[in-house]
Amino acid sequence: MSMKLYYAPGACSFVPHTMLEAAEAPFEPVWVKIHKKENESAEYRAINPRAQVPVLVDGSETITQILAIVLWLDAKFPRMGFLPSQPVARTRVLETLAWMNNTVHPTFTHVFMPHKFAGTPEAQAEVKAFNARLYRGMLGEIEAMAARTVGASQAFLGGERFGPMDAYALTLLRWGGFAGIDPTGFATLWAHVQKVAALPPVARAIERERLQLNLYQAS
Ligand SMILES: N[C@@H](CCC(=O)N[C@@H](CS)C(=O)NCC(=O)O)C(=O)O
Repeated sequence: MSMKLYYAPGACSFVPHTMLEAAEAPFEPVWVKIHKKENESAEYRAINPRAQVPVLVDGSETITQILAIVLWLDAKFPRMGFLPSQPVARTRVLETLAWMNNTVHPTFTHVFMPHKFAGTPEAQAEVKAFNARLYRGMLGEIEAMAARTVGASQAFLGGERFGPMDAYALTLLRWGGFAGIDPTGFATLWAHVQKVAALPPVARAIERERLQLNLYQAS
């Protein structure tokens, strides 16, 4: 049975988008126009009451939350080795994915949508600047992971196979451009992200979403 991925260009839905492309799975990509608030419509809330992307529909199952979707796709396509099978390595990847999703990602949300967290323009500017600093530090942590990967002569962040951590790292570094952070300042991570972006399935997702990798504009 074919799947449906509800996504928005450049959003965190890029993670499952690349996994579906990598698995060469038949799926229907459904663009949710967040800038037009389509995600807040009654029709979309009937699919995801939290009004967010991604949503994966697989037959009768509607799955939200990146971690749950990642686990679903890993179980569905074991030949892809999206997550390591060895218990310690698998736990370490899930540990990092959870941190990316529950800490790094919401920190960026404070930079991108400060109006969701503070009322006045002054308070919003403070929220934005404060979280942009935190975000830079977190990208530094991901840069250190990329450096350890290179040091261990390992191809990808989670091991020898492309996986969700690589796609999430690409997304998070790309978002840095919106936060006034030059991705090339994280040389090892930037090199890794460019390598990942050149993989044919990732390149297909980038093309469908029409993404520019480096969004940084010097002020
Ligand atoms: N924890 C959620 C985060 C999802 C999320 O933050 N999605 C963003 C795009 S990256 C979204 O849909 N934002 C729309 C909004 O909040 O209005 C997950 O893992 O799926």
